[in-house]
Amino acid sequence: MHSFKIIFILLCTTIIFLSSCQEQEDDGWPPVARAFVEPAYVPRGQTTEITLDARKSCDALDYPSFCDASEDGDGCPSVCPGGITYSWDIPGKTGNIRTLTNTYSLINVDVNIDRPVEISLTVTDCEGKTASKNIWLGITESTNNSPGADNQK
Ligand SMILES: [Ca+2]
Repeated sequence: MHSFKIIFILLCTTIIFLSSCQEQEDDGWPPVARAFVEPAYVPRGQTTEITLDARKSCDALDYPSFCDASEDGDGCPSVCPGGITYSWDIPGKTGNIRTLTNTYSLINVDVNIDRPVEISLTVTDCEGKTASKNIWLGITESTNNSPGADNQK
C-alpha cells in the first residue's frame, strides 16, 4: 500500500506541474511552418541544385499582418516583434546555402543523395516558440537507367 501512496503523490505533482504550465499561454501561439521543394525529385548520386521555399511560414495567429500573402514576396521577415527565423536541416547538402531573400525563407542549395531524404524546416517566433515541417526529396535513377531514355533508341 505504501507504493500506491507514492504513486498517488507523484500523480498529483504531475497534474499540478502540467496545469501550471498551461497558465503560461499569454506569450502567444507557435508559428506556422510551411515548406516546399523544387524539384521534388533529383537524380540519384548527382549533385543537383534545389530550391527550398518557406515564404508561407509566419506567426499566423499572433502576427497575421507579417504573413506574406503575395506570390513572389520575401516571406515573413526575421524581425521582432512579429517575425520568425528559419532553420533548415538538409540531408545530403553539399556546399553552402545560398539565400535569395534577406532571411532564409527562400534558398538554393546543392544536394547529392542516393535515397529519398526528409528535409526539415523549423521556424521560431520572437517568443521562442517553434514549428517544424518535413518534406520529402525523392530520387530518380540516373538518365541512363530511366525508362524511355535508352529504350527509345
Ligand atoms: Ca507566436
